[in-house]
This record gives sequence, structure tokens and C-alpha cells, in this order.
Amino acid sequence: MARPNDEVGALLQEYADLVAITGGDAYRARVYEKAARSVAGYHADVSTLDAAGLRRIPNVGTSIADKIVAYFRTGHIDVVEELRAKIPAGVRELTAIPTLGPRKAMVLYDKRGISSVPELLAALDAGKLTGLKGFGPKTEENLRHGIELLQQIGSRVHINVAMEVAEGIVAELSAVTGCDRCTYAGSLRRMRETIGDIDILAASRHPQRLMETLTHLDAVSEVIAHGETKTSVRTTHGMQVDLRVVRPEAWGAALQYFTGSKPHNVRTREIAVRQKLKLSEYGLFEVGSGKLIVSKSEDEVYARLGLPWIPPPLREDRGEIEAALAGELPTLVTQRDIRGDLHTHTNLTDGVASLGEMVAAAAARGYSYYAITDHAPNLSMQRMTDEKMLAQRAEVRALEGRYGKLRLLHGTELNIDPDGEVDWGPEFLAGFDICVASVHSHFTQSRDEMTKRLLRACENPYVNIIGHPTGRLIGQRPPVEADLDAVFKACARTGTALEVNAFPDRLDLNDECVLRAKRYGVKFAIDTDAHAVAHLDMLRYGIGTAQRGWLTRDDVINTWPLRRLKAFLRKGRS
Ligand code: DGT
Ligand code: CA
Ligand code: CA
Ligand code: ZN
Repeated sequence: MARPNDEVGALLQEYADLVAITGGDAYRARVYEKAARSVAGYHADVSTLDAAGLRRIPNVGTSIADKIVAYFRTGHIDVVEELRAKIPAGVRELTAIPTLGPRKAMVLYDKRGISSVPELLAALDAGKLTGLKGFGPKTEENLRHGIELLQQIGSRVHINVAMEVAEGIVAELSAVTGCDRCTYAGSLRRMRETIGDIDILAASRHPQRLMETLTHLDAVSEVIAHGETKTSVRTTHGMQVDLRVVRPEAWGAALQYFTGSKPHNVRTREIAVRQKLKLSEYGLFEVGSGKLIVSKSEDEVYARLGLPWIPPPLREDRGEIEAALAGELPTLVTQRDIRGDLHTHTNLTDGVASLGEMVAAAAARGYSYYAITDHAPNLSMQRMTDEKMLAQRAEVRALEGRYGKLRLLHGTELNIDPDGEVDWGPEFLAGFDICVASVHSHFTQSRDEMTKRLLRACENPYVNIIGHPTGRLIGQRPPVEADLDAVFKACARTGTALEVNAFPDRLDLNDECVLRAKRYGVKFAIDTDAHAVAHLDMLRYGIGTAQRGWLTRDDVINTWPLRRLKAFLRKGRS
């Protein structure tokens, strides 16, 4: 995604938030929020468009187009500045707390002068919210819980944010003369869902050049430490980046060391010690003589320890060493194995691209099949009707065959209601090629109710995939409480797949749940839940999560040939 689109999207979203916080027109806030999403998801770089070009973006009218033009001319938008001047930035930060909406944030500021998360926490502790209208004991408990969630993610960022920064830096450094190799290591190479800092590794005989280049990048706002072999900087996004430059001969040992994880490295070092060897970021050495044995490639390092090369997403000491020693490492699913996406949206509901645009993008990715799964009617803000759904099906059928080998599946994303029922009865459901079913409301049911609810959905013969199964939003909403093992068992028994939703703020199921579910024989669908063309690229994060959950191609239904997939989707129905 083009950076200017993200920038403008963020600004429009901020404006929408500020309008809502200051008690402005709710309709206006929604208009800007929609525009923010459309701009962020738009395929062309908005900084290159004139007012007419901007108006062609869905949800962008004359007034918003003019504001975007003004932004690129002057660097700011007047109305945003005006609202910013009225309320401290911290008040908007308060709305990042789950369950704390704009109206409540404004009450906290107006009545108690609270304008930051720490101030709110202090006020809660001191009992200063007692008696404040709308802030009963239950609300207070929710607030504390929400703040806890926010603090868990702390200064870590979602993987896609770190990935964009890291890939930009790797590209710049790789272009420097004398740079032999350059890549990112650490948690990013292991594809963790959130990233603390970015670790970049380079091999060169002229480390100073690379260090200098890094410190002078536009994206760098501060140099934290500048040394011979390691330089640390902070980016304008606020992320720390550590660059280590090693001699080309030591590349493999250094890459193995800085990829981690620490627990994995502890295990590899123990294996070395047992063989009277010493493993460090410089290489694998003989203990007595100090003689270097290997260091050039990761392959050699692992091989000399008696291990096959271990894919980075597995390096968490979750059994990969034992599996490697036994020759039983899984052959992990890769992005190339994916034949299609099974959960995607269009502008018929809350997507920003048309059916035609999404299908063309799917074809361009070389997919063999692609499912369109717009929201079903019970998510009432999406205004879906039977007629609209059937009209879309006709459009989908008309597109069939238009893009060579691409086959289209017409589906829907059903809402699992509090009792586990979905939007339509069997007759209407039978008309779909595929049904995803997700929890979109009543997230805080009791564990028992939630478990029953999910089990009932699995038992529905038309439900093929449970979408974003735990409903968590990283740093924003906790996973639902349910007996997941019971759900995994039911999925395996009924032929219901669990989704690995690739959206970076979801990554749901997460890696650990995937690994657990796999043990029950569950099948998975790695889907993007795309609401824009650009979102189809998020697939890689779903793949990373699936790899961290030890999934192979066979575990993932959207790697299968269409015939096998279709048989699975029939779910035992005749
Ligand atoms: P993060 O940054 O919190 O997302 O996680 P990592 O895994 O990237 O951790 P980080 O940046 O502290 O270190 C990167 C890698 O470098 C880590 O995975 C293993 C290696 N490493 C760093 N410091 C140590 C250490 O003190 N001992 C060991 N064994 N390895 C280390
Ligand atoms: Ca790191
Ligand atoms: Ca680091
Ligand atoms: Zn969806």
C-alpha cells in the first residue's frame, strides 16, 4: 500500500474521531470514516491524483477531495487543525481503550480533566469516577480490563507495520556498494504477530558505509547508538531498528543467532556444548582449540549440529528441536501453495472495491478459485437483503469464465447469533457455494454459552468455515472465552474448517491455537477477509501464523484442488 494513502487515511480517521469526540454530527463522522477506509485501500497513490481523480475514490466527494488536495499542497487540513486545538491529543488516545467510545472520553475530559491513559488509571485507582454518570462499577471494570489489553501490546507493533519499515530499510541498504547480503532477522523473520524491535543483519567488508546510510535515511528520526558493528535508530513511526554488520564469512552463524528466538538458541547452544563445540554469532567453534568449524550459512551450522535447517517460524522451542532430531519436521505450507481466498468482501457490504475489481485482482494473483463472502443480513448496518444477495450471485455467475482458469464461488459471511443460529434457514443457505460463519456481537457471553454457540455453528451442515474464531483484535479486544478444545473436536468431527484470518490486527486463530487445533485433525482456511484489493496482500501474515502453527499444505483447504475443496464444502450433505 502506498504510504500517502495510509497518511491521508489516518488523517481522515482522526477527523472522524475528533468530530465524534466533540459531539459533532454523527453522520459527518461516519462519512469521514468511510472515506478514510476507501483512501487507505485505494489502488493508486493518492498524492498523484488531482481533485477529479480523487473524487473517483468510493466515498470521496468534492469536499473531501478538496481537503486532500489542500493537504498535499500545505501539509495540513484546516478543519483537522481546528479540532485538534480544541481537545488534547490524549483524549483521542483514550478512545483506543476498548469499550471507551468518543462520548465517554469527552465526559472524562470535561468532568474530570482526564486526558491520558495514565491519568485515567490514576482516577480509577483513586475512586474519582464514582458518581460520574455512565461510569458504574461494571464500566470501571471494563475500562481496567481494556487498559490491561492496551498495555499488553505496549510498544510492540503489528507485524505488517514492522514489515513495511523493515523491507524499506533492507532495500536501501542492499543498494549500498559493498553490501554482500542484507535481511531482517529477529521476531519479524519468525513472523510473530507483534514486533518489539526490528533486527537487520548485513554482511559487508565496509560496515561503516551501511551504518552511515541507515542513520541518514528519511524514515529515521533519531540515532540511539552508533558503533562499529551495531547501530540502533528510531524511525519516524517510533520503532527501534538494530543494524548489525558482520563479515561475509560469518553470515550464517550471525543470521542463526539474531533470528532467535532466545529459547531456541539456548537449545542449539546446548546441542553444541554436548559435542564439545561452542556456538555464537561468530560461528561454530571447537572448544579446546578455538578452531572455526562453520559459519557461512545457516544450513551448515544446523547440519554440523546434526539438525536439518529449521524454518524460522518454528524456532520457538515448541518441539521443533525434537522433531528435527527425529527427522519429523513438517513441510510447512507456503504462499505458493495457496490456490484461492475463501473469505472476501465487496462494496455490496463494507468493502471498498467492486465485485469486478476484486475478481480481477484475484485473477491477477493467479488464483484457481476465489470466494466472495459478503455480510449476511443480521449484521444490520450492512443492509443486506435476500434480493441483493441473489443479484450478486447472478453477477458472479456472469463473471465465471471471464478470467481463464479462475473459478468463482458465491458465498456469504454469516453471523453466529447468541444461540448459535445463523441468518438464513437451510433452503436459502443451500444456494451458496460456501459459507463462512463468524461471531460479530455478544462477545462477552459466559464460557458455557459461547462454547454451545460455536458448537451449534459447527453442527450446521451449511457452515464451512468459522471466521476469525476467537474474535480477538490484537491490543483492542480479547479473545472470546470458550472451551476451544471442544470446538476443535467438533470442527474435526463435522468437517468445519477454522479460519486463520490473515488481517494483521486479527491473526485469528493465533499460532498457538492453530497448533492445538491441528492435533485434533482440524482443517484450516487461510483467508484475508479482504475489504479492498490491497488487502489480498495480507495473505502472507496468515501464512506466517499458519507456519508458526506447524501447518502443512494438506492441513489447509484452500491449497487443495477445486474438486477436493468442493467435496469438503459439501460437508457430508448428499
Ligand atoms: P522482539 O524484538 O521482542 O519482537 O523479539 P526478538 O526475538 O526479535 O528479540 P530481540 O530483538 O531482543 O533479539 C533478536 C534476536 O537476537 C533474538 O531472537 C535472539 C538474539 N539475541 C538477542 N539477545 C540475546 C541474548 O542475550 N541471548 C541470546 N541467546 N540470544 C539473543
Ligand atoms: Ca527484535
Ligand atoms: Ca533487537
Ligand atoms: Zn469478513
